[in-house]
Amino acid sequence: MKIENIELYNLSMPFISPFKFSNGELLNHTCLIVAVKSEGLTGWGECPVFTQPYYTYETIETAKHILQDFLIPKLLGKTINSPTEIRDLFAFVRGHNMAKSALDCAVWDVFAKAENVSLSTFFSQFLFNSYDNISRKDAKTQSLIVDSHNFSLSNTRDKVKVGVSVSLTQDIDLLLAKVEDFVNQGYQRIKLKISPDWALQPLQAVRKKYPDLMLMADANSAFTLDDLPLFQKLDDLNLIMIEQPLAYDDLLDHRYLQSRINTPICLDESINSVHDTRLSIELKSAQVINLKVSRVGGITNALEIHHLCQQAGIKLWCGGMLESGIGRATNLHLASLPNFLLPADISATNRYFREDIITSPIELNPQDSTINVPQNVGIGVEVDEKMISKFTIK
Ligand code: OSB
Ligand code: MG
Repeated sequence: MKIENIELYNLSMPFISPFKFSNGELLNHTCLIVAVKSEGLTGWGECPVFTQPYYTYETIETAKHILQDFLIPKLLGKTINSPTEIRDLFAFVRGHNMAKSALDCAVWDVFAKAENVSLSTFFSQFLFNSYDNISRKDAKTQSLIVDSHNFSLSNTRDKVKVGVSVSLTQDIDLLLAKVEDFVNQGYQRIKLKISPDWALQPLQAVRKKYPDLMLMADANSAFTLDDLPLFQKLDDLNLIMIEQPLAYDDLLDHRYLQSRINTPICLDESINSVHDTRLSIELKSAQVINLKVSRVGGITNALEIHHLCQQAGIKLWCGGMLESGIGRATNLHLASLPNFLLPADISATNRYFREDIITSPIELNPQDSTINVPQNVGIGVEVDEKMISKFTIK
């Protein structure tokens, strides 16, 4: 497909309430949205980056710079035969995964639309020859694969188990009220953001009120190995995991901590590439990985990490970056893959937004804490261009 035109929008969408985590507080969802046009079709992708380098080193301004001055010029006018080519096309830029991911996701979307299938269905047309070699099936290899291998990109599910991420809260009563509200809405897994002054007590309080709830904590790198006694106490709370307790770029201290506690460690910020994934598997730094397509630079890397973890017995779940409906829909397709074995941080649109940039909101199925994977072509949701204009600041 020839990439004929690319549009780039800088959006700011107000949250219903501020989102607070150990490194900052967000009042709006700032993001870049890209529209990639080819053969009368439009593919959409989201770069869910913050205005400050609170989560990765990228910011709205760095992502704009990398997109406008390097990635878009490289892609515009090119003829692409498979969306897996995008990763190699962008390899000349080191890092800047969120900027890359927006275009990568948009190209995957436009290809799935050209095939007239949903993104989730489209994944089953790809296979791995080895850990770093993904390719499109042709008629010949397809029959070979069906005969001899059980490749991981088929067997997608049509609804995804989800949970909700609860931001840092001022006091225990307020926290318990928030958690009760989410549980009443039907969310069966609750993740508490924690920090050095907000960890043991809040987790104990929620566990006391909900002895059987799927409960977990996300520290966003707020602790060090000096906090080992705290993590040993958390072992009593039957948490499903602790996410990114130690430094954002560490694999070694996490290995040490995991060898001394029973609660599974999950890595988020430390996993930015296929290579990081291989290292964490070899080092036994974690039992679980939170996979975010934006953090790893796009869908091709995400599929490869999925494949590696499936072979190594590392459980995945799909993380979130407070995305608009576009990124949220992309995440649902990713989370439909078979090694996403724990509930995703993909909550319903109304968890974060009163108004969104897709025509119908993403909703929770309250009876089983799931969200349906959109069935229409590509990312499967219709983008509301009027709402894009409304929230565009540049
Ligand atoms: O660490 O997973 C995280 C939000 C912003 C930045 C980092 C994180 C998060 C979340 C919220 O936990 C996930 C979501 O609901 O999108
Ligand atoms: Mg996290």
